[in-house]
Amino acid sequence: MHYLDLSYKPSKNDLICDFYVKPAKGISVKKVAENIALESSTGTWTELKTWKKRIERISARVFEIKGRRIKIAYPAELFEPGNISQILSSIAGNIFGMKLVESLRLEDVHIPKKLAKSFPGPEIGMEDLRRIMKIRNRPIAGTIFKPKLGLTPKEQAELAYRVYSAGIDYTKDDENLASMSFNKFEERIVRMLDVVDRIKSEEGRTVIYACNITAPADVMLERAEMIKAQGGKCIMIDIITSGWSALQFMRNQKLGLAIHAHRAMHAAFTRDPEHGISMKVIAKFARLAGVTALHTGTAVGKMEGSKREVQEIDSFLRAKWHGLKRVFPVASGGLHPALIPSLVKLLGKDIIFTCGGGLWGHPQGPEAGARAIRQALDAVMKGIPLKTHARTHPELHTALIHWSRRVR
Ligand code: CAP
Ligand code: MG
Repeated sequence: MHYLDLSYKPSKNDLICDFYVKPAKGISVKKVAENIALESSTGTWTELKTWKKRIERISARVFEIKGRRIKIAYPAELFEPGNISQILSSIAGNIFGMKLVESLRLEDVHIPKKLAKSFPGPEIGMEDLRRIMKIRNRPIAGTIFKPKLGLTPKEQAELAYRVYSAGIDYTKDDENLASMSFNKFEERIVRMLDVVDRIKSEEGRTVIYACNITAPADVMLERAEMIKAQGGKCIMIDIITSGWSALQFMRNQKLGLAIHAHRAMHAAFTRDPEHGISMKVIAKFARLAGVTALHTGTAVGKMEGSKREVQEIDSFLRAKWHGLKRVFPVASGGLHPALIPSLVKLLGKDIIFTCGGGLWGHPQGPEAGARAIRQALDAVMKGIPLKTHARTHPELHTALIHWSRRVR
């Protein structure tokens, strides 16, 4: 059968997938591998009377099997340039549900240059965002408004002013805030961008507000246009729940807005080490689609994701890749001042980090929470141990005592 060819040498235009597969009882890895290749490219469960010899040439080929790790090459003809949904319907579609597999994980995808070039990548990349914010040599210090739902636009804007004034660079909505009865998008965006302007006029700093516009694509476009019309610089999209098509649609509008990509729901398929799709694969498609910043994990906070995995994904987002702009990794989840040294040590300074509970839970309130974060970051950037810095910085001192007692 032509789907299995261990002597095949992939061509430079082939897309290659690395899978981990656990066959169903009594089935060999070889047989499963072959079936993955056929189902994800041109075949089905039986021979076809409609088959044409020429279709063999564009079929996927298993070219390597090492234990349960297999590699499959997909000829370029199998894919529509610039169409992430189509690519994923092939390489990450039906195969996960086949009875022949007990579990299956798409670990990595190697995208050939020609296909990568059919995507725009970020309109606003990591360096562009740094330029807009005029912050060069340190991580961007951010927060997520908490409580995650329930604040009114007026309350949110007042809190924003207080924490920006106390040194926060970047604020964002939470992933499940859109436009609800207690916090309508239209009012929120007006009030929040007024605060951003106020900080600019008072301090000359360009701070960012990543407003969650997640909604059906037509509504997202209306919201993004309103943000642009009012001078906003950034939109936030929950890229998994919104879908790849919606993300591509928004990027392709060329609105000149940074896209903060939240990944809520990713763990439903990235978390099981034996089944699903790795976060690295998600990161690759998010970069192709054109996000500016992507949540990738913290390694030290409340969400799953090993150090090695987060480091590998962050390195990918910041590395050269087919000429596409770089993407800012976002570290978020359970972060607070005491974790900032290990966070920066592990992930480097090219990150946006956001502390939600780790700011709004500070015993002395929002300003102190914001200051403690900046004090911790300043200490790290100057190479001063947090405990030493805390002696002269009371907000940091309180934060260290408060959160050192917390069990994560
Ligand atoms: C963090 C957060 C983020 C998650 C996302 C939350 O809040 O706002 O959405 O961390 O996870 O709702 O939990 P805290 P990830 O700072 O209060 O934990 O970046 O891993 O996708
Ligand atoms: Mg959140």
